[in-house]
Amino acid sequence: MTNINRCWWHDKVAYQIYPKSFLDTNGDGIGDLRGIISKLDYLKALGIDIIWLSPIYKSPFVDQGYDIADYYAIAEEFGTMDEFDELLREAKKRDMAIIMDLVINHCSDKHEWFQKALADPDGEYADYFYFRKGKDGKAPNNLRSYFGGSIWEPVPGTDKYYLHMFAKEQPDLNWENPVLRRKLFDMVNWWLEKGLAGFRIDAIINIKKDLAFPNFEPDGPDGLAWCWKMVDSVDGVGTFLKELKDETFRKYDAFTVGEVFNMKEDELNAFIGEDGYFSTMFDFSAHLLIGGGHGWYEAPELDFDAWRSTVIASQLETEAVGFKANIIENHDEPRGTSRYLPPFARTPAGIKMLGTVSLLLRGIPFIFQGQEIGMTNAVWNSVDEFNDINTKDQIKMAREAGLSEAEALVACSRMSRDNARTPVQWSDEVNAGFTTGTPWLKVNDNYKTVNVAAQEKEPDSVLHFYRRLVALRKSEAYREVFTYGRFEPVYTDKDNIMAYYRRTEEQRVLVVANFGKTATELELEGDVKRVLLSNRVAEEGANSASPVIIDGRLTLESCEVAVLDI
Ligand code: TEU
Ligand code: CA
Repeated sequence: MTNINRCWWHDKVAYQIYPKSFLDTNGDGIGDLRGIISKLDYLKALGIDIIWLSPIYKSPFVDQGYDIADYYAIAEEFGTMDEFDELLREAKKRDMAIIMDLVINHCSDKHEWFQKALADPDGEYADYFYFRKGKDGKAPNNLRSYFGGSIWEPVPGTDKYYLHMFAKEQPDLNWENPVLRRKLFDMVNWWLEKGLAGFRIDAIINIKKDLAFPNFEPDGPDGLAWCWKMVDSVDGVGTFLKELKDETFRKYDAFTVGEVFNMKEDELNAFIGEDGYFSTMFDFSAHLLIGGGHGWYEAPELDFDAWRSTVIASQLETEAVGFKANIIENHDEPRGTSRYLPPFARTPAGIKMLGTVSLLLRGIPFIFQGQEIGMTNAVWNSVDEFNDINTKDQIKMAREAGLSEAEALVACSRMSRDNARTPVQWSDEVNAGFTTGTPWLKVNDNYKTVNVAAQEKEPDSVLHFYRRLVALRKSEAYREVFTYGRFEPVYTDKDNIMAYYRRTEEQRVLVVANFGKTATELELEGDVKRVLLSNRVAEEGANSASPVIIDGRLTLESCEVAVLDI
C-alpha cells in the first residue's frame, strides 16, 4: 500500500475489557464500571489508546450481555449511565478512546420489540424479526444455531417460528425492514453523539439471510446443518453494511472493528479497504486452524508450520488492502498462551515471545484483559464449573458423539470461552483481588503466582515487558515503521522460527523468535544498529540483557525473541 490516507486510529493500541470479569468494587462478585474507571491509569501506563468494552447494556445475560434488552440503558449489574459518562470523561482526560460492542444481528427476547412481536405475531413488530410459517409441521429449514439446536423456535400460540442464529433468547433482527434499520442507526448515532469513539461490531456477517430459507445437506446426526452455511451461500450483506456506515460511522470518523467470519474471498477491499465498511476487522485466520470440525472435541493441536504460514499469508494479503486487528485471544477463545504455545513454552519467556511476535505485526493490536500478565487457561474440575452457554452446548455435542463426561470435560476445558472469562488476577489476596464477595465465575488457581501486584514489583515480569513492547511500538523513532512499514517474512525455511522484517524506505526492523525446544543460530542479513527489545533476563548485578550476536550470527535460545534495528 503506497500513499495511504492516514487515519487517527492507524497507530493505536487497543485493549479489550470483559466488564463482568475485570474488577468488582461493590462486592457483588461482578465487575463494574467503577472498577474500570479505577484502572484507567493502569491501562494508560500499559500504553493503551483505545478501550473496547464487551457489552454493558441492560441484559438478562443469557449470553453474558450479547443479548441486549435495552440499547439505551446500562446493565444495573455494571453501574449507571452517569458512571458511564464519567468513564467517557475520565478516558478522554487521559487521551484514551472508548468503543463499545455493537450487537445488532440480534437482541434479547426480553427486548420490548420482541415482547411486542410475541404479543401480536401478525403486527408491525413481528416484522422486526424473522417470523415464518413452518413447513409440513416442522421448522422452515434444517439449520443448526451456533449454540446448538434448530435456528427456529416456535412462536407460542401460532403456526410460526422465529429465527435465532445464536441462543433462542437471542432472536435475529430483520435487516430487510427499513424501519428497524432506521431505529438501529439512530441508536448508533445516539452513542456516537455522546462521545463514543466507535464500535466493535458483533457477529455482523449474519445479518444477511437467504429469504428462501432452503434446506442444507445435514452435517451431523441431528439432521441439521450449521447455520453459517447459509451465510456462506448468500450475497448482499455489503448493501446493509454500506448503509450502516453511511448513516452512522462515516459522519463521526468513528473507529470500527468488525467481527467477521465467512467473508467471501474477494471482499477484503470492500470490508477494510480505504472506503471499506469498517475501519478494520479481526484477523481470525490462526484461530480458525484449530476450531474443530464437528465441535471442540475434534479441535486439533496447533501445528507450528501451519500457524506461521497462515499468519504470514494473512499479513501479506492484508497489507495490500488495509489494516486488520491482531489478537491472540478474546472473550470467545481460550487463552493465547495455552493455545499457541506448546507446554514447554508456557513460561514468562514464551509468553513474552508470543506477545512480541503478535504485537509487532502490521495491524491494530488488541490486548485482551489479563494477557499482559500472561493469564492462562484454568483447570476445570467438573463440567458444572462452566457458565458459558456455548461451552454447555459443546459438552452436550461431545457427549452425543460418544465421549464420556470425563472426555468431554477434557476437550471443552481446552477450548471453553470461560478460560478467557475468569476474573482478572490483580493480586494474591482472596479471589485474586477481583472481588471481596463470591466471584460469578471461579478464579484461576494460579492467581497466587500470576497476578498484577506481583508483576509490578518484578522488573522482568511479563507485565513490565508488555509495557516496554507497547512503548517500543509507539515510540517516536519506530512508530512509523511499526504502523506503516511493510511486512516481510524471513527465515521461513528454518524450523520453529517465526521472523519478519517491518520496513520503510529508511528503516528495517527484524522481529525474530525461536518457538523451538532447543537453541538455534541464524545468519543476520545486515549490521545490527540497535537492539530494540529482548526477552533475555539480566544476570544478577547486570543492568540489562542482550541477545548474543557474534560475527553476524544470532543465537536464539528456546523461547527467545529479539527485535533488532538492522
Ligand atoms: O461471537 C460470534 C461468533 O460467531 C461466536 O459464536 C464464535 O463463533 C464462538 O464464540 C466461538 O467459540 C459473538 C460474540 O463475540 C460472542 O461472545 C457472542 O456469544 C455471539 O457473538 C453472539 O452475540
Ligand atoms: Ca460489582
